[in-house]
Order: sequence, then structure tokens, then C-alpha cells
Amino acid sequence: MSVKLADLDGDHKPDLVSASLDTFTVFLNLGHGTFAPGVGYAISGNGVIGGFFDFAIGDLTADGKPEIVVLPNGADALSLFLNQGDGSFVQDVYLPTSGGPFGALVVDLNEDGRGELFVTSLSSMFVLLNEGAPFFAAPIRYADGYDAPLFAADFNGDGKPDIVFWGGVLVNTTPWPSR
Ligand SMILES: [Ca+2]
Ligand SMILES: [Ca+2]
Ligand SMILES: [Ca+2]
Repeated sequence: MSVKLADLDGDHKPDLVSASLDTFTVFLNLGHGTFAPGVGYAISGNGVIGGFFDFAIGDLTADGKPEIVVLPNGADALSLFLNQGDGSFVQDVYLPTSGGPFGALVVDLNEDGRGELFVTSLSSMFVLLNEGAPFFAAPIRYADGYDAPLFAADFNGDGKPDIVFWGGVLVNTTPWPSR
């Protein structure tokens, strides 16, 4: 069971996402310390053997409303729940990966407003560049055998987010899009 906070409906109040065995539940913040009744979303899809390892929250669609990315247990895939803009979600866009992903981070590496997926798996770490979610480029792989947790931070002060993990830093050399 884990809980994460993020503003899911764009009202600047942090909402709550709690995850348990095979469901995550969204509690929208109504203000003054009150929350709407929880809305649950079941994890489904091929190869899911029950439960999930982790989930990440971040905007994949450049509308300012975060998506929820779930890492199902026993599946070589990520499960994307797209935010409809009001903090409700369209369920389960299934994104095949490999290597048994167990940790993920949503971070916009090229500053186009759409978050990339940085994933750590049993065999490698890799990044999936966002080509307009739910479409992502083929994985770009990095070192093998590293572990979560993952953080995004600007490690070298060039204004681009880098990836910090247990054991090192991957410096972001992604070209910025022309604007
Ligand atoms: Ca909110
Ligand atoms: Ca979004
Ligand atoms: Ca991006």
C-alpha cells in the first residue's frame, strides 16, 4: 500500500492516490481538508499475476493534468491511465516493454510538455520518449542491473532534468525542441 499526492484536476489542491493490491483509488481534494469519495481503478491486462509494484504520476499529454502509470506485477508492460482532465481516468492503455519493469518516473526530458517514461527493470534501465501518449519511441537502454528509487533533479545546473538513481546519475543530453 502506498499513497501519492498530485493535483489531478487542476484546481491547485493536491489530490490523493492510494494503491493497494490490484487497484488504485483516487480521492479528489474538495478543500478544507475534505475529499470526495474514492474512485477505484482496477489494474488489468495480459500477464498480470496480481498486484503491481509501483506507480508514477506525471503529465504525459501536455494538458497540465497528470496521468497515472502503473507497473503491474509479472507483466512486461506498463499500464497507462489517461487523465480526462477532471481527475477521472481512462483505463489501461497497455504499453509493452521488456525486462520486468518495477520502477518508473515521469519526467519531461526534452521540455515539450509531455513526460517521458524512465523505467527501471530487472535487466536494465531505459527511457521511452513520448511521441504523443499513448505512443512512445522504442526504448533507449542504459546500464544494467541498477535499482530504484529514481529521482529527477538538475544535477549539473544546465536547466535540464537529470536522472538520479541508486548508484549514479544519468546526465540529460536530450536536445531541446526548437520553439
Ligand atoms: Ca486537485
Ligand atoms: Ca495529461
Ligand atoms: Ca517530453
